[in-house]
Amino acid sequence: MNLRTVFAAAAATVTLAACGGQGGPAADKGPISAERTAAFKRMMPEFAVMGKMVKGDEAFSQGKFKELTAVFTQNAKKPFDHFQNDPQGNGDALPAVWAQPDDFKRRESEFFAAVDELNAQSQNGRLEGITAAYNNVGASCKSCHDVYRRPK
Ligand code: ASC
Repeated sequence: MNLRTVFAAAAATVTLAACGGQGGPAADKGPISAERTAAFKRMMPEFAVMGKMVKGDEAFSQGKFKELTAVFTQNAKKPFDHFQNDPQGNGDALPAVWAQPDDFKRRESEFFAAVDELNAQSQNGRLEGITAAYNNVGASCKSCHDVYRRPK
């Protein structure tokens, strides 16, 4: 064992102790998992700006909101092309994703429906409907994370 290996082993032990919880230590991230993470990151900027608008931190503009939802509706579906069990490591995806495919698929469909509804609400431009639809998308994110993502 060279010095580098010793340091790596020590770091792994610290990580293991720090994480604990339901998900255990941070898993390796194979290429499928890395693609999925990148796709989730890509969908976030538009969602964050929409969040500012519905919360009143940024002026609401229907024109801008419609552009944001158009991009978001495309991007929000892409991470789901990358939910295959990755032999090189699943990152933050818990084993329940592969163990409960029917439930996972049902939640995916619910999320897509919530995203489509947000897009539909942005077309008519009523902030009340948009806000409800936006919050519904956030709730859908969270409900899946609660079951299928390593606790943060
Ligand atoms: C976000 C984000 C999530 C969801 C979730 C909603 O902005 O990164 O994972 O919203 O927190 O409750």
